[in-house]
Amino acid sequence: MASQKIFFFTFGVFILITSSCSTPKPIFNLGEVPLIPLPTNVEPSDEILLIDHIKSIQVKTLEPSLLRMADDLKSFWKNYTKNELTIVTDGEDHAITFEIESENFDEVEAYELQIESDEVNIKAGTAEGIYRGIKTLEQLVVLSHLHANSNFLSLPGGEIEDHPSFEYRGAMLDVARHFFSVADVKRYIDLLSSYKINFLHFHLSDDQGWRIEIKSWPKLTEIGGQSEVGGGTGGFYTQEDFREIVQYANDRFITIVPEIDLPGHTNAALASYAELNCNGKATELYTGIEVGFSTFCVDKEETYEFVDDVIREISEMSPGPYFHIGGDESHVTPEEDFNRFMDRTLEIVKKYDKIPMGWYELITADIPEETLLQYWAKSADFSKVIPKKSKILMSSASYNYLDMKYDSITPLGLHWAGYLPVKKAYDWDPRSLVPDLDADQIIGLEAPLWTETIEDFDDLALMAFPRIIGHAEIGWTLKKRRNWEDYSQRLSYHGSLLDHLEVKYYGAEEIDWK
Ligand code: TNX
Repeated sequence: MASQKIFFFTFGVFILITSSCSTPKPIFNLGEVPLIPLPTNVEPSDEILLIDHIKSIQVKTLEPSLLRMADDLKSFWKNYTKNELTIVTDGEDHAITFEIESENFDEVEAYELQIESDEVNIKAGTAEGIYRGIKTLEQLVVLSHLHANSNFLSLPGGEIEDHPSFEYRGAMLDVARHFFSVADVKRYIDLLSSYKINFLHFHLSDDQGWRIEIKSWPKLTEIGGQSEVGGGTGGFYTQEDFREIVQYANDRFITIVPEIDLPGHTNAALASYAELNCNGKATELYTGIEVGFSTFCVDKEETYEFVDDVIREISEMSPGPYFHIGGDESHVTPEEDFNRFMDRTLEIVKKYDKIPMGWYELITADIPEETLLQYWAKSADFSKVIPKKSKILMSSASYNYLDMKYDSITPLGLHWAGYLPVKKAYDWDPRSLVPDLDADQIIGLEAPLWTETIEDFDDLALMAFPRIIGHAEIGWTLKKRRNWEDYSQRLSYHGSLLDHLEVKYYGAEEIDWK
């Protein structure tokens, strides 16, 4: 009798120990994972997925882009779980499965992510949707890995259904005031894509530098590419570099928007070619930070030959729909000249099959209906003069500008549009910021990083993070799902994620960093 009791007791303890060992609790419930952007709908279940149960990635729809994503996820998985997955195309249990079901999804970027006890399914109507779903899964894995004290063994079960609020969720990088290497740009692209940003606008020319090789006008980079703010040596992208960046972004479902700022902000071009100046004399290279002093000569035919060649060569390398022609702060171009210049330039953009995009000052010209206008500053007459059919991209200096200081002691940045603390950058709505615009005119938002005071990747990161993470959420998550208290809680888990990637960020005091 006594030995029987001992047997049952020992057996019971054995079962207790083995069952608690075989189902380690995930660190987060699926409904409480601090995901950014917050998904549209999350249904947690009681199931738990043991990381070691996943053996493969199954690509059900045979598309090259899905196979590439499988390859990338395989490296990611190895990195964070130590497990080596195989990539298969059919008939596999214990897999992370990618499947395109175009009939079940209306939106390009919508996806579903299901986590069960022995499998993960990502479904979408397009490869892009699958990609957004993979980014959610990866964030769940990274956050679990970093916050489970190196005891990361399981993921919470349940289902996520998700789609974006805005179709355009962008960042802009000014590579003209200071140049950034291909490697820096790729690193930024990786970070942006992990928060589901889908456009990177490249400010490729300004008074202080010309950054893109134009084969028909080589002195642009031989001369105009060699300066930057503060007197550094500048730099430029060869066409091969540029194509490499475009491809890298494309593989991460980020569209590159090239910008050549015209007809002002053009000193680097005017210093490279004497014939572009009205007086036929080349200007000096400029390394200061004033704006609004340069202009192209709008009555010279050479000017339009130049604009045509530049837009043609860059458009040939840019698969995205937009070509940005600047148009801001052309203070020394009389309005009538500005409009005449822009009317011809808009024709050229059309000739090369691109949708024109420009800073809002473009509205004085005869803009085609499809022109995408970028709002950046308060202007009393903005909503009155804006054509009712035009699409607007919100890049308000007071809410979106990543070069604005966080507060009075931020060492980098400017503050002409005020300080931009983390809460202010998050707590607003692009559809209602400018009164009188129709909500459906607003295509999305974009966070520019002007680089007058930003010299390297650490500077860039310090100004962009964490504010751009908030912009990513404004762009993706429906307004009714967003509030500062909940967001700031979730954000507090992302500092360790950035630390882990060795990305600098501003450790705002209002966040209780975990
Ligand atoms: C305004 S906003 C500019 C840029 C400067 C920036 C500095 C706009 C379209 N133009 O040329 O770099 O302010 O914050």
